[in-house]
Amino acid sequence: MSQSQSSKTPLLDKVHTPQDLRQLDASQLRQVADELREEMIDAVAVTGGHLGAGLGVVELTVALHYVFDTPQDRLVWDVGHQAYPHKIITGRRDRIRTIRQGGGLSGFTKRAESEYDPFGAAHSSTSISAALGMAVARDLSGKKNNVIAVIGDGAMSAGMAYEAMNNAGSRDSRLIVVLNDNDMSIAPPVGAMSAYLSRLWSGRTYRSLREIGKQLGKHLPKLIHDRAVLAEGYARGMMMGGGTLFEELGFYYVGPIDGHNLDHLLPVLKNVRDAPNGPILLHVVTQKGKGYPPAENSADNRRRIRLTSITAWSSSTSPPAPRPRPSRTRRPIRRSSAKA
Ligand SMILES: Cc1ncc(C[n+]2csc(CCOP(=O)(O)OP(=O)(O)O)c2C)c(N)n1
Repeated sequence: MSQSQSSKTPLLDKVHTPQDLRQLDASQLRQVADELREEMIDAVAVTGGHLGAGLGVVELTVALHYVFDTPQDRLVWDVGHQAYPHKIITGRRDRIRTIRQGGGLSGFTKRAESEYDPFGAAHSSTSISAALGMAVARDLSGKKNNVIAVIGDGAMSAGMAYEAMNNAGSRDSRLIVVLNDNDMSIAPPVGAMSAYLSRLWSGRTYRSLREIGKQLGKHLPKLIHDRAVLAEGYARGMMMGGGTLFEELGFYYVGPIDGHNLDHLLPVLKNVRDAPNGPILLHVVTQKGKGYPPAENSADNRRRIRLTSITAWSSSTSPPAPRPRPSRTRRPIRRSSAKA
């Protein structure tokens, strides 16, 4: 039996960089994502570290690198703790089992480590302002590349994110913010922002592609700040139960969509990529810890994991019984039209 036949990750074995990924047919990406998830669990079993956040963005990572021309297009992960899958498909798979070890890969994104890491963080809530700076620099130098910030709902509740959105919204700069909403921060989130996001994706009902098509409208009208367009945006926000907070800040709001469904992620990301104006906020809903039952069911989605717990699970045939999910901190949905 050849090595590739015996490998548990035959397709991922061919993906050393996003350029390799982009050679694949879109229909193969589901398999890439599944193998990437397996590889991540396997790697964290060796090193320990952040598990839940990365598992939740496996499909998003694959879709972003497939649709965007990284590293020319700048992809900024907020905090960077969810970037393990990103590291695996950006030339660092051979060192992924050194993550967080002395002399090994950083547990966060790091500029010195890779051209695919345009920003190094570890602090939360900095990605939008970093990405905005890159977008402004791009515009000043007459370049055309895309800039994408991926920020979690937990990080989105911090002041620095709003300062950045406030600035971005006052410009016509093409900036894409992906809000990765997994209803989880370090622990279950509390507060008005959490309740607000809950209303936007009430009952985990995602927008269909048709609805997203309508949201994107006539390929995003030229003058997004045009009064008529804004008026339409407000109307849509009222009718569809959301979007207005981000729209008030000057963003074009798209979503929410299922962040694990590649058939939805790919066309929507392509549309967002090709939109002539910005800034755009794409709201994706994901599950932290996706694909690893103990992480899916724990109160903090196994934000960080100790070696013993994951190796015990990996080597057992039946996973440990899930912990009961904590009661939701989000306020009940009051608006009945939120789902439409
Ligand atoms: C300035 C700062 N405050 C707090 C933290 C601790 N911290 C680490 S990750 C995180 C947020 C995690 O939640 P979220 O943004 O929803 O991302 P997820 O892990 O769910 O993908 C926070 C607050 C930090 N890294 N930096």
